[in-house]
Amino acid sequence: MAFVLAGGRGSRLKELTDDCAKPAIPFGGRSRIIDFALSNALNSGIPRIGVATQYKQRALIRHIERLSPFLSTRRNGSLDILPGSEGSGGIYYEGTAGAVFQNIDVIERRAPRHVVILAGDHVYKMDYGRMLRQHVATGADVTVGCITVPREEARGFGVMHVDVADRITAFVEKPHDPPAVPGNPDASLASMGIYVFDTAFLLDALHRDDADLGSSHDFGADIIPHIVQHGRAFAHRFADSCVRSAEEVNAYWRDVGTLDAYFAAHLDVMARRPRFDMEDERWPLWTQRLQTARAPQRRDMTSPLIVHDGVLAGSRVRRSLLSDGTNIADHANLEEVLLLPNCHIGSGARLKRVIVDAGVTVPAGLVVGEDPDFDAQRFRRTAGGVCLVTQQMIDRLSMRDDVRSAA
Ligand code: ADQ
Ligand code: ADP
Repeated sequence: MAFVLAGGRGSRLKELTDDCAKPAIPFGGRSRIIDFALSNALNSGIPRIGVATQYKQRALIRHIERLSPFLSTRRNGSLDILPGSEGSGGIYYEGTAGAVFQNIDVIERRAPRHVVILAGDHVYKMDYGRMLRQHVATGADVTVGCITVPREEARGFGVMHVDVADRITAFVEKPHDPPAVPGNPDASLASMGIYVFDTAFLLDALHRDDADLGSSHDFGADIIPHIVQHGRAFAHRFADSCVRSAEEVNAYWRDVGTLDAYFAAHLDVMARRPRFDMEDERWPLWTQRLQTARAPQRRDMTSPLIVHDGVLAGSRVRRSLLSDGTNIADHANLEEVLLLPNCHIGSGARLKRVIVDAGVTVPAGLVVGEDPDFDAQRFRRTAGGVCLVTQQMIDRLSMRDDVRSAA
C-alpha cells in the first residue's frame, strides 16, 4: 500500500498556496504536483493507495477522486482519501507521522505487507518496486529513499551518513551545517522523504511515537532518527525509472517547494531537450491522461502548449508554457512565462520570467520583468528574479500608476 502525505501547505510557495495545498498546485500545464507520486505508485504496480489531506483540501480531493476509475479496475485496487480537519472538529493530523497514526484502522483494513510512505509534493519518476525489493533483501526495519544534493541545498532536507552496505549510521533533520558525503565535501546525501516499512513494524513505531510526549510526530524529525539509533535503517539510492543507465547523475527529482524551484522545474520540462519529460510513454502520468480524454475540443482550449519560440495569435512567445484554457490577445510579448490554467493575457502585455496564477486576467499593456524594484512593489518577486502575479495583486493596481501602455 502507498500512503501519500498531501496535507501540508507549502508556505514557501507564498500566494500560490493561499487557496490550495502544494500537492494540488498545477504543474506542467494539465497536471497537479500530486500526480507524480500517484502515477509512480500506479506505474510501480501498487494497487492500494491512501492519501492524507488536510490544508485547503477541497480542490485536492476533487482532483484525486478522478483517479478512482483507474484503481477500481485493478485487482485488489483501492483508493482511500483521508481528510484531516483544518481546525476544531474532526481528526486533526499533528505531523506527518500523526497523519498516518490517525489512519491505522484503514491500513489494517487493507492489510498490506508493506507500506510505502510518500510525499505528495515532489516531481520525479520512480519505480518503488526497486526500493521494495531492496527493503526485502536487506531485511531493514525501514528503507529511506535518498539522493545526492549540493551541500548548500541540503539544509532543507533530512541528511544522512551510510556505511558501505548503505545502512544509515546517522540522520539529522534539516541541519544548519549539513554533513558532507565522505570524499565529496560539496555534496550531501539527502532523504527524499519517502519510506518503505513492513506494516507491523510501522504500526509499532507509530504507537511508540504517539506515546512519546516529547515527539513532534514527524517522520523526518522523530521516527527515522529513532530507528537509525535503535534499529536497522537502510538508504535506497534514487534511480529515475526512465533513465536506462540508472546513472544517478541523470536522475531527476525536485522538491518544488519554493517559487524559484517551481519555476526552474518548469524550465526543465519546457527545454527543447527536456531534462524532465512529462510525455514519457514508458512512465505515463495517469491523471494527465484522464483529463486529456475529457478535455474540451474547442480550438483555443487545446493547450497545454509549450512554445519555444513562435508567434501565437499575433503575439511573440518564447520559452513559455500555456496551461489548459489560457488565452493570449495580440501584440503581447512573453518570455519565460508560466501561465497556469485559465488565464487571459491582455493585448500588448510584456511579461518576462513571470508565473501567472490560475484564472488571472492580465490587463492590456501590463509590463512585468523589466524593472525589478517596481515589480517588487506590485508583485511577489523572488530572489531568483521571478515574479508571481495573482488576481489579487492585479486588482490592487491602479490603472493610472501601474499600467503603462506598451511602447
Ligand atoms: P519536508 O519537506 O519539510 O521534509 P513536510 O513538510 O514534513 O516535509 O511534508 C512532507 C509531506 O507531508 C508533504 O507532502 C506534506 O504535504 C505532507 N504533510 C505535512 N503535514 C501533513 C499533515 N499534517 N497531514 C498530512 N500530510 C502532511 C521531509 C522530510 C525530510 C526530507 C524531505 C524531502 O522530513 O527528511 O528530506 O521531506 O522533501
Ligand atoms: P496551428 O499551427 O495548429 O494551426 P496555432 O499556431 O494558431 O495553430 O495554435 C497552436 C496552438 O496554440 C493550438 O493548440 C491553439 O489552441 C493554441 N492557441 C492559439 N491561439 C491561442 C491564443 N490566443 N491563446 C492561447 N492559446 C492559443
